[in-house]
Amino acid sequence: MADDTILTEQSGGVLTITLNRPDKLNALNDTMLHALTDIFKRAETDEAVRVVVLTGAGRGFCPGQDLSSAQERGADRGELSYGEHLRNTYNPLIMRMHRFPKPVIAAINGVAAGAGMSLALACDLRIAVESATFIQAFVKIGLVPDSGSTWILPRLIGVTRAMEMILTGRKVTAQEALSWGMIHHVVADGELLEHISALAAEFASAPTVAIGYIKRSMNYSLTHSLEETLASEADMQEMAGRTADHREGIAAFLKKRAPAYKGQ
Ligand code: T3D
Repeated sequence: MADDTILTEQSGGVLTITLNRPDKLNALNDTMLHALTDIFKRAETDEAVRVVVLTGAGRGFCPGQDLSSAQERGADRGELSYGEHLRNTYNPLIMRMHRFPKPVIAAINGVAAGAGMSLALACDLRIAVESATFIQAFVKIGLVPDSGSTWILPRLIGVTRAMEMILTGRKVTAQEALSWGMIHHVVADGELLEHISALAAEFASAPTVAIGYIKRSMNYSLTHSLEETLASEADMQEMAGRTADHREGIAAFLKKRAPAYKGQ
């Protein structure tokens, strides 16, 4: 990696990715965006990786795009092509995360704003500390939500709440986000690591291939009819039923012992 703005640590099936610009709350620049996309790309086929944890260093999760370079990039002259930038950076990253065939857990250690909130939304599970906040900050700087926020957020919390967050840019607390179903758990500040380690360890010994099919099925159902989804489920079940982990699951059930899944 060219610099240390993205850290990775691999341990026992768990790949932890840490956004590491704590003095800027981990605001994203192009180096980080390309590195993240590359890490997810490689982890897709790396059998040693069975779950990914995405978190931030310091007191922030991520406040989105680094705005400090916007003017030199031409925003003050109306010359900055955000569309092109999104198409080349955030969009491929979000699609890669969305299609990633293993669980991705957002360990939200602080504020998640703008595209930083979109990153959290693109994960499968979101665990936040009590002091974390969520801000659809785009409108505050005269922009529109990007990186999938308009697609994922209303699906998680409904159009009414999503519209309010997006139109006002209001700060939403972790407890409020939990009550809306936007995140899965809130843990005390200081207990995030312990909680995430336990959750990630569960996934590191889960039937990983089946989990990939589960994610595909869930994503497919969001944009297809019941009839199409039933057909897709049958296809996914056919494939899951041919995995070594399924055979292990059946054998373990019949012998009344815990399964030892290898992620195959
Ligand atoms: O380029 C494209 O393709 C378009 C894509 C756009 C995607 C986007 O994400 S647009 C939305 C970008 N995000 C924002 O507008 C949020 C900006 N940040 C904030 O509103 C606040 O920082 C927070 C509410 C997130 C946190 O507030 P607070 O009071 O806890 O912290 P702070 O003091 O504002 O921030 C601490 C430092 O982080 C500070 O630096 P300094 O002054 O100590 O040197 C601040 O400037 C820096 N920082 C925070 N967010 C960003 C940032 N620096 C650059 N870019 C940021 N987004």
